[in-house]
Amino acid sequence: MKERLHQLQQEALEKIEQASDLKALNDVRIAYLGKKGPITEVLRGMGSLSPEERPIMGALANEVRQAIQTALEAKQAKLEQEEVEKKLAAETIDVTLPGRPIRRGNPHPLTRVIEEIEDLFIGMGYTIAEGPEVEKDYYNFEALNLPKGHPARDMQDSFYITEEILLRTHTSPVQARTMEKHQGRGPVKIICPGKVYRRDNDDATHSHQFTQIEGLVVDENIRMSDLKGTLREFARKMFGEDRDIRFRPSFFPFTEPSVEVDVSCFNCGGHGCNVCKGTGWIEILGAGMVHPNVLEMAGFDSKKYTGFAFGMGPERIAMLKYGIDDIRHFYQNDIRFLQQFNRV
Ligand code: 2NM
Repeated sequence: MKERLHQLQQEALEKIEQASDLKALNDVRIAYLGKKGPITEVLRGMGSLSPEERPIMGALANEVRQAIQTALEAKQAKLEQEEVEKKLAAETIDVTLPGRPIRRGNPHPLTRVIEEIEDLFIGMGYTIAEGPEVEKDYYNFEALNLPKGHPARDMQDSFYITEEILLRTHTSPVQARTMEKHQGRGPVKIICPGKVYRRDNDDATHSHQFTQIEGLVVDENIRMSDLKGTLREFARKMFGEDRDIRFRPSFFPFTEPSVEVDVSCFNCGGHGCNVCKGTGWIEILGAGMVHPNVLEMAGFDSKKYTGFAFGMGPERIAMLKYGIDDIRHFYQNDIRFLQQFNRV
């Protein structure tokens, strides 16, 4: 019996040594240490031994079991380690390989013009204000000196959602809201960029949705000369340092007096060409001194405070600047059009 146990131990250790993977090792474990294994089998024969021999044989059987168990554990650790090393070797990546290039997009030409205009006014101390595109009739019209029944707020021209709510037709309601927040105290110095909506049939020069940038300054002693100096600076930064501007009288309900603003032609320098249609001047803005009614409705004392405001269409500016002949190009997303404005 003693020999049989030693022989089993010898056999098991050899098989453990030979096991080349964890599966084979587990098979050895089951074969030698399992309930139906040979050691259990040998112990069943203990009945034929003398009482003195039994504990000795029992202890030996346990030693053999322990030896096999220890060998199994050692081999298991070794195989697991080998497996990890194999996996690491197989999954090695070459970090020196050059990466695949990522195709970079470009800002939309309209976005570029809007950001250029924003930066220009930020440089003059303005902050950017934004507001809802779905707007109350009050802020879109009423607060801008366009009471109900005013000819300039024709229902036909606006997208109404309810009687009191519409898609804003200009960004001026943002300015009305901002003035109101100031609770009658200046200064206000903002530009408001954003999308606006008008019921129009789309063609080369009209779009039912387009963008606007409006500016507003309200403080004590704001004069028309401040407006003119500001817009001249803007025109020179935008169209060239040699540019000049001129004011022509106009009318807007929210400003008094109101003006149309022309810039001298950046194509011919003012001599007359096809871009300026022979006049030497190109219209780029509407502007004026904020109407006292607008100031008062927003909570400002119009005897103490005055202000100027202006508005422009980034589409028109971009079309002039880049010689684009159809406003619909901005919204059709033809990649051939857009790629002409890619960064170099
Ligand atoms: C324009 C032309 C003239 C304007 C006026 C205001 C406000 F809210 F202050 F009254 N915002 N924008 C304005 C004035 C806009 O766009 C052609």
